[in-house]
Amino acid sequence: PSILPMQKTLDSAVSPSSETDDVLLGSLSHELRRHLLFTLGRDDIDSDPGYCFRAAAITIRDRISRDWRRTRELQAASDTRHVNYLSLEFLLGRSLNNAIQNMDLDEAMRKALHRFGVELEEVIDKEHDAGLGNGGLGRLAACFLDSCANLQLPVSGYGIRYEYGMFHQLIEGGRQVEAPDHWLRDGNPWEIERPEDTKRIRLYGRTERYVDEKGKPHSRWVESLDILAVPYDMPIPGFRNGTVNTLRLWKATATDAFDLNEFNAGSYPESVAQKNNAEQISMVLYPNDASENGKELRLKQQYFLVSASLQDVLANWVEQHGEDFSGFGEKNCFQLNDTHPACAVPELMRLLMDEHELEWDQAWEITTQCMAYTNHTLLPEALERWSVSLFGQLLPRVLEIIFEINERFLAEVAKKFPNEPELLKRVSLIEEGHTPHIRMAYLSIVGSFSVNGVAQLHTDLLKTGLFADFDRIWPNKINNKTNGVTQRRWLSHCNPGLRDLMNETIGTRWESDLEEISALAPLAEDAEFRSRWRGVKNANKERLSKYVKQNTGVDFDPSMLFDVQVKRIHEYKRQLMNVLHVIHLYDRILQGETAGMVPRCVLIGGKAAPGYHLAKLIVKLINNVARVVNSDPRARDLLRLVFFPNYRVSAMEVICPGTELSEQISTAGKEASGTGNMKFMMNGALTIGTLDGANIEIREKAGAENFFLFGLNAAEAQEARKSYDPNAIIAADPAIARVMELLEGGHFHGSEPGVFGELTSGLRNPHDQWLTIADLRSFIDAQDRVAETYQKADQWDRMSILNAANSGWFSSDRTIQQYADEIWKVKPLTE
Ligand code: T68
Repeated sequence: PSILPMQKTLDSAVSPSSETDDVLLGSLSHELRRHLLFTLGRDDIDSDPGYCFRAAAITIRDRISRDWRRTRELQAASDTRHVNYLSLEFLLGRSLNNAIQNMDLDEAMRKALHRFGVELEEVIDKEHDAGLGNGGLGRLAACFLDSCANLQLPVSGYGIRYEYGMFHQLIEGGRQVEAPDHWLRDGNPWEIERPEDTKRIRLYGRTERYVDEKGKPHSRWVESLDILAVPYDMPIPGFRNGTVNTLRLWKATATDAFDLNEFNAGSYPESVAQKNNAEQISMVLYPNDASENGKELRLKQQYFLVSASLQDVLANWVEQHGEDFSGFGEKNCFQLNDTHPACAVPELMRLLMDEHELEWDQAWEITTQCMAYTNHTLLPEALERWSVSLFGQLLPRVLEIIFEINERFLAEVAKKFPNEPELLKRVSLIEEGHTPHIRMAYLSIVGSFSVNGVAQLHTDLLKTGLFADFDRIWPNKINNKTNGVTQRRWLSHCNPGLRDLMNETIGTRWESDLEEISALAPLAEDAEFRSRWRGVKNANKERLSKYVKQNTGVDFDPSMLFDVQVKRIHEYKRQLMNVLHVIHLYDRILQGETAGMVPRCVLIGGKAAPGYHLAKLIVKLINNVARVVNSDPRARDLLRLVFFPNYRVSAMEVICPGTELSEQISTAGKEASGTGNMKFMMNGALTIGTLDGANIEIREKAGAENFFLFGLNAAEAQEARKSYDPNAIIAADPAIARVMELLEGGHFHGSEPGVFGELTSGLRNPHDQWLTIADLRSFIDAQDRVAETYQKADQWDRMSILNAANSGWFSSDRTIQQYADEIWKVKPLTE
């Protein structure tokens, strides 16, 4: 009882409930000064923006912490279901601006910082991106956390506190070079370490059989090497609603920094090295976005995250309910972000049976009541499989449990579908062969009550293709949840010009309910509004053009069309086709065939996985073509190309608002959903795209007349592969033939003859999966329609407004509402 008055004092010190503007400004300034002087130990109040960033972040964190504690207490006291989003990646980017906006402290913080002689934007710019993800999957997790807090849902994120995030991309001689991203170098002002919740993780060792007092046989994990998982919590503030959810990130450490025995035996260095070994587990994010690599360290990371997080949730449960787990499955849900945390299925079984003495059947009922799995890809090379022998060495007890899950599952299938031995082979969790492998997707399906795809086409293809057998076994398990993005970061914060224009014309409700944005639609016919809309776009193009100049030295002229493709570099995303189009335009300029051409600036950005040779070669080609085109005075007024280095969340925040044409040109059937496509749409860019992933839904919502469609659809692409003859297509189309001639004739090879041979022979290969040449003519024609439309400025702006006006469906608030209603069955938690 004695701490209550104390807490009250604390609360009012941190955030007086109804501060007037002056009082607020006064206390923010005071808090900034205090943190500069005392927390950061500056001798003088100086205006170094780096220190101002840290002082501002701590000031905001202090103000968040009261709501944070209240949200924790509310969730602990409530009897409703709690959701845990398990993900190896959370691509948060920067947090300061997001927190300031969500706390509604924008104006006050701007003024307070003025008193220290710095601009808010300058300070915001000092924050290092938290790049704890590769791309779409990791950024989706971050958007989802934002939406859960906006909707006041009881959802926690669990991830890994990587010491090094996504690598920093440098370009040297046109080629990608990777440098480590030590994002924690200056400390992370947002995190709170919670050593009291440390968990012990077992690795290696072996299992042994034993018989308990009642004569029952069991298996147990012995002689394991243990490491510790220490949690660091990051606040996830809701939008002006008092809710602050938690993202808990685990760091790996050794059980004892110094092993006394070894120390005494004179192996001091070995005992210190032990610590290093343990800390390796959370050292670095794997930079592959679309292929599994089978490395043991990656499996350790996956198990480390899963075991620590499950133990955490179980410990909280035991604290409240003791060892009675009868309600556990109903009150908890684990959403698995792809198969990366799939070990959660056998690990929850292990913890319930080995640590909490439940029987198999009860443990299985609980597990399958609370696990749900999201699939993000159909690409076979991205489907995770772990070699049974590697898995068994690292996680012997977990492997035993997987074998038993498989036995029982196959017996159930055999009963339901007698006389179908081929079916049993196909759905087995173990892929037999020279080296047997565990199929992690199948393990996830068998252990979950829900399996979802991330766009309608993707889900349909899962049901009829990859997971067809499972759709037959459990007809209602596979469902669709089309992705979305948060309009707070991806419209409101990154595009303040458009935000202000919208707030003035349609009100502010769209910030927490994006369906309201449809009120823009009638304004597409209003000439004055269109001109203000155009004014905002032009200002954003100016900002982007400065940013491009700073980062590449190239001049982007804001009077030209800004044509952008930013995303991971992958053959299926077809950055190569984009370059072929640029070469085609360049060739037309050289031939003097410029009628109907519109001056354009093409920007391409993205990282290639360090081991993905062809993707890296595509980066090199983009840079080489850029050098030739940008230095040719004949092309200057009509065409510019840049490769934007080190593409990341904070770069997208500048690129997206300044983009006019969004390139979403993947081979149909290959891009599960896409989310960049949605960010561009919200910001009024028009899309040129194939019928792939969420593009289909974007086109439906925007209206076919407001979308530049080209290329084969998924079914046609599958059919075309049977008799694909790219060389015949090239020979029959003079413009395409000239593009290939320039490429193959060495026009872009610089001082490295033949350097692009693998790319050109890939294009000409009848087995080219990505069908680039098949779609190129249709792409060029669609680009001509783009140019034609762009010349009718009014028409373009109308289409731009209609795209934004119809983007309501693509808010992650809508996506999360569907997860909450249809999978999680959770409701908002408010006071
Ligand atoms: C992306 N997947 C999909 N994977 O490609 C994209 N993979 O279509 C979709 O919109 C997005 O997920 C969100 O659903 C990825 O980003 C990875 O990053 C990844 C990382 C590690 C291993 C495999």
